[in-house]
Amino acid sequence: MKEHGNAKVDDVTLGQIYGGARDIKMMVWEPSELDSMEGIRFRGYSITELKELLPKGAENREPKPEGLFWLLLTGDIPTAEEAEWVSEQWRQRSEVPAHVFRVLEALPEETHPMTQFTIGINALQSESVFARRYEEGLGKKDYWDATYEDAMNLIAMLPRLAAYIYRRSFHQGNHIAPDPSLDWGGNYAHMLGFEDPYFRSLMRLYLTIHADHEGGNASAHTTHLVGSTLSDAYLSLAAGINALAGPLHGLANQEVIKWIFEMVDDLGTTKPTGEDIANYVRKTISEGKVVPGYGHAVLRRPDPRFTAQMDFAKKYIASDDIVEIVWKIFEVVPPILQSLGKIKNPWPNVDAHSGALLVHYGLKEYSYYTVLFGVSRAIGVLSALCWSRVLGFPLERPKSVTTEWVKNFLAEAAVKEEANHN
Ligand code: CMX
Repeated sequence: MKEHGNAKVDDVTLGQIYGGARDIKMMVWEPSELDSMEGIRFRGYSITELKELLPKGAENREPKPEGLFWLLLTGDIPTAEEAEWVSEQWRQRSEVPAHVFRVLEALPEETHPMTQFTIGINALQSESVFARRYEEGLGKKDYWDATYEDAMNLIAMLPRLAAYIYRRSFHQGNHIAPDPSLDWGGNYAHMLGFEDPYFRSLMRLYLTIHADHEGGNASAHTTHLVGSTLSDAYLSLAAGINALAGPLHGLANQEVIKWIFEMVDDLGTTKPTGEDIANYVRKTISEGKVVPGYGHAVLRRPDPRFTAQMDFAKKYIASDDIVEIVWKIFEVVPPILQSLGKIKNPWPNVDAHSGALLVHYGLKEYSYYTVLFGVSRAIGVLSALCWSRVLGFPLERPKSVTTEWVKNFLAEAAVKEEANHN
């Protein structure tokens, strides 16, 4: 920074200021980087590479998210023993204090699962090592260590919290005890109430590919911003989860399946033709709605996370009407969106496929889907938070302007231009 602090890396246009800050380079995020054409790379590795390289879960099909966490933190692909070490650590740290469940029980059962999830994470904050040690006078050079402890404890506890919400909301509070023989993703599937080993494999894949999408997306950036105030990992993640709960971001995964179910109802068939789907898509657009699961602020091609889920379905699911609808939508929607002439990316994103896989294995309560996304997202944003503490990043505080300022700026620029002409 002493040598290169003044190096210019970007220009900013008014279009970017009014247009959601797209593409402006304004933060450092170590765990992953998103290329608009290639998709996400975690520490330089594509999803296809990671499916090969990361240690796999019990059924030897899909990578364990524990291994991804190791990679995101250290930059190195872990050995099977190292990934197992993370599994064991998370097992030991997974006990959720009773008061958190009491807080959830105070909420109406029909409270949206994402609302319960963020309230649960806030309630867990009583366990923050960082908050306690900060109050005791923690020095700057030790911030990372306390944040790492928080990240490990919080990620360990999330499946229990999240499974509790699912069983409370949809299974009359019939809770399932954890199975200490299982890994983090497998145990989450078990506590949700699903024993099919293929569902466990799906969970490992799901929790791996949703973990991180560089720093600019709303959930990651929110976690980063709140973390920059030295709020601890619990408060920072809860903030990020609130951002994930928006329909233009993580909530799109529930919106996709809801939209497909409504289409099936409307058309009266689970085997619609391409033309049926095209008409339904045009109707959705004419009502001023977006087609959920399509488009992206950065990507300009089909999301590799969509493709990874499609590959899973092709490999392990013999036939399924809803999965086939998702594939037909993939054929039909991009040309329609392209024909609108304004959308920058007509391709499917991560949320376009996930619901159909979950429905296939029996997890049909779609208002829960974004919680699964949130459990996974914690892995990426909390490993980034550890690095923010290691690197001693300061409080984040970009500059805002008023439209009055913009008008004056443009007027002054016009005067200068005129003067140059003369
Ligand atoms: N269906 C219909 N219209 C769409 C569209 C879609 N799926 N995606 C974008 N558009 C429209 C936009 O609404 C915008 O219209 P206006 O100019 O009339 O406002 C226009 O196309 C240009 O948008 P864009 O620059 O291509 O896209 P943005 O970067 O502004 O927005 C996103 C990106 C994801 C919010 C948008 O594509 C969208 O709303 N998609 C549907 C919701 C969704 O799937 N979200 C999940 C994203 C992944 C995630 O974060 O989990």
